[in-house]
Amino acid sequence: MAPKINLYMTPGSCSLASHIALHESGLDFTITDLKAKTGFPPEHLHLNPKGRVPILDLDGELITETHAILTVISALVPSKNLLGSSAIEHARAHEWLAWLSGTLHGNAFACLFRPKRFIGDEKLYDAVRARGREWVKECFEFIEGKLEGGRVHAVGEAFTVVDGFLLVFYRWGNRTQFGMRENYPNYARLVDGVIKRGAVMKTIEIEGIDALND
Ligand SMILES: N[C@@H](CCC(=O)N[C@@H](CS)C(=O)NCC(=O)O)C(=O)O
Repeated sequence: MAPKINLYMTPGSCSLASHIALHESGLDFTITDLKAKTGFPPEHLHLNPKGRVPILDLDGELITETHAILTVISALVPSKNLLGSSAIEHARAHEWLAWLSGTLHGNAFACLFRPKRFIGDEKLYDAVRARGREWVKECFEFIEGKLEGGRVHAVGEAFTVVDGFLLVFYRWGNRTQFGMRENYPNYARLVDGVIKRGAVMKTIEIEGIDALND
């Protein structure tokens, strides 16, 4: 029997990666916008006590953390190779997902967007934000280097959920004026391919967001 799936999300947030993965999977699913853009609404904490989207309801099992959600979606449709098509590619995909969630999102962008998480003294927020900007830049430079040689996918030679997750941060880079296309041409080449995919175009349209936020 087909699984019953609902994705709790917020347009343009990191949940975009899970939403893209669901469309790429071809599985039937529904979405619920939790409107967490300016903070996770406390009335929904029973869904995720950590107070974050995305949350995937898979047959009544509530799964949190983008990395875990992308992994389980990929496991539901093994023939799509959404985490790559060999043991090494799977390892590379997990390597990317752990770093994107933990370092780029959880540390660098979090310093920029949510300095309060790192320091109690409001007077020091700007210093934390400034360090966040530097850190995001370092991460974008790292991504740029990984995509040298004309690469159009992060892992192997085909689309994986990592490519969809990379689109999230490219959009945020545009939103925060990192000059993505001028400064990171390899990264721009990858996302230009990602946004032309049917599943991605559909996701962008449903979320009602601009593809690259530029
Ligand atoms: N480690 C989590 C982080 C999720 C996360 O930070 N989600 C943001 C949206 S991008 C959120 O829900 N923010 C609400 C808040 O911080 O109150 C993951 O990778 O899924």
